[in-house]
Amino acid sequence: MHNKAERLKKMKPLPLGSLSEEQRAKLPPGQALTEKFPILHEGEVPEYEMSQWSLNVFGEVEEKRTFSYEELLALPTVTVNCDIHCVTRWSKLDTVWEGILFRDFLQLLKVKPEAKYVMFHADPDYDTNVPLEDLLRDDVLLALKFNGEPLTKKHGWPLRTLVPHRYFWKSAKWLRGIEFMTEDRPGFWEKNGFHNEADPFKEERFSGEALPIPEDEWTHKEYD
Ligand SMILES: Nc1nc2c(c(=O)[nH]1)N[C@H]1C(S)=C(S)[C@@H](COP(=O)(O)O)O[C@H]1N2
Ligand SMILES: [Mo]
Repeated sequence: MHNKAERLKKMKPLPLGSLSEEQRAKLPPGQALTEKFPILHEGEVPEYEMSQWSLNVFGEVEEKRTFSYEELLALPTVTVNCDIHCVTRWSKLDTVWEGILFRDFLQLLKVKPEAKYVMFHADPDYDTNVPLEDLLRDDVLLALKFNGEPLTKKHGWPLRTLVPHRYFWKSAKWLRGIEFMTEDRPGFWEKNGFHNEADPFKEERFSGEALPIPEDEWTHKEYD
């Protein structure tokens, strides 16, 4: 079975000295590289009966919408190759995701012009806010697949957001709702001491004083 010591040894971040020039350039300040994929979330991995599952769009829209999983699977998808950066200091380079480009998804909605912010609502009791303008980029997805396979349950199956230019807590696993808002409002971590903007290259980790997160905390978490 799993040997904890072995696991921790394997999770050791790659020492900076072993990185290529290119890898270093892609690594935001204060981050360590990992080749594994850590699993981080609050609460339990949700179980779904897919006939009951839906994605709900509400808030500043002319029409509320509900999408079934089947409806989402029928939409065109794109593939994104990007780096991801978690505030707990791990970064993973060149990850490959497939999903619905958020910008394309917006075309299916009647979002009111006053809508300037989005709250992503996810299971279990998670939410995170992102400015709408930020979601128009080429790499922001409603992600369905990672590495060519459907998302695993622990990484957010059936649907998660991918907002790779922000710390990874802005990429909600188990997405269930998209709320358009005129005013910004903090989500779960944004209310709990994390930075509202969360740009990893500006090291926008915390909103006030640094939170007491040990630098190697993520190495003690589950991963695959
Ligand atoms: N629903 C939900 N999504 C979430 C979280 C969570 O607790 N619940 N944690 C966030 C955080 S802090 C991180 S770092 C990433 C981790 O995604 P991963 O487990 O696929 O690495 O998910 C983000 N999305
Ligand atoms: Mo995180």
